[in-house]
Amino acid sequence: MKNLQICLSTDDNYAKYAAVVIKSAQENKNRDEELVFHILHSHLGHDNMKKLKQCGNVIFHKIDNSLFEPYFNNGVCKNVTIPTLYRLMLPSLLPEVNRILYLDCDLIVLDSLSDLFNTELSPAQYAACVEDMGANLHMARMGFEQKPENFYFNAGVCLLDLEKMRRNNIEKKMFDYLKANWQKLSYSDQDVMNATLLGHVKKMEKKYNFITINFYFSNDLHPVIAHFAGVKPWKIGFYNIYREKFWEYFIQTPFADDKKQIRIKNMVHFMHNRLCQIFWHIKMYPCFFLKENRRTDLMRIIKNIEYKG
Ligand SMILES: [Mn+2]
Repeated sequence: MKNLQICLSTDDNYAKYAAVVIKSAQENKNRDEELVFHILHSHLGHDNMKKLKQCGNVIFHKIDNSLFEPYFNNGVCKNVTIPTLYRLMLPSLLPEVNRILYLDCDLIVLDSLSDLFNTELSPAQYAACVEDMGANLHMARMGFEQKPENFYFNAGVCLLDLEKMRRNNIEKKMFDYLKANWQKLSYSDQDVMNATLLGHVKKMEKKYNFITINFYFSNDLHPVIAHFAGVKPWKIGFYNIYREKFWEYFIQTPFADDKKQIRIKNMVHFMHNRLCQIFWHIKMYPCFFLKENRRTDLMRIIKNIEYKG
């Protein structure tokens, strides 16, 4: 039996989406794998904890939010809630765990996580991640040097070698960076992780963190993880097939107690998704006359207008 250690960070509002991550990962794991979910939270309600426990092997880690208050004076730290900073503390928070796969709560797992979890890291690498959308813009914004080993990653899916991070005091480096820069960060902890780990991250294939609106035309990619980094599937937005998948898994969680309501919601979403799809095709139609790389450029321009991160 192989143990895969996975980490999620959530509050009461996102508990039901955390359940979707757990449920989808359980459904798609190999038989000889045991998934252990470490859930970081500060005040999860009893009912939500009970429901999450029904989804899989879950361990809760309660975190004291006052640790982060110095960074949130006057609410200056923008685009971020405190739970997103929890993952910076993983090396000290889970001293018994040597390697962990951190997952956002706005994604679904569609295949076994074993290959990702067992990715080989070189002695210099602390993490394995996928390059983010608009990575070059992020590189420029952060002032990163253009070198082959440097890239800006999306931290929504992040394999971390906690043991190596502890050995090299990476957690302290992250918090030092946060202390010095928190007022000017656009993507909070993702920027902190990128800045601290720069040059020490293995670049993974896109299928491990497939940003759904980014790859509308690449349905043949068979993602291991589909990440709703732009518009969430529980909000009105663009069509993609993964939105339907999301509701398929949601309905299997203990949070879907009113099945009839879910079915109606599903139907509304389905109709809405189809409408979005039609409009999307009309909008994208000129792209089909272009060669692949020109089409990608145009997609990127449109996407940069619409993508909120
Ligand atoms: Mn996300």
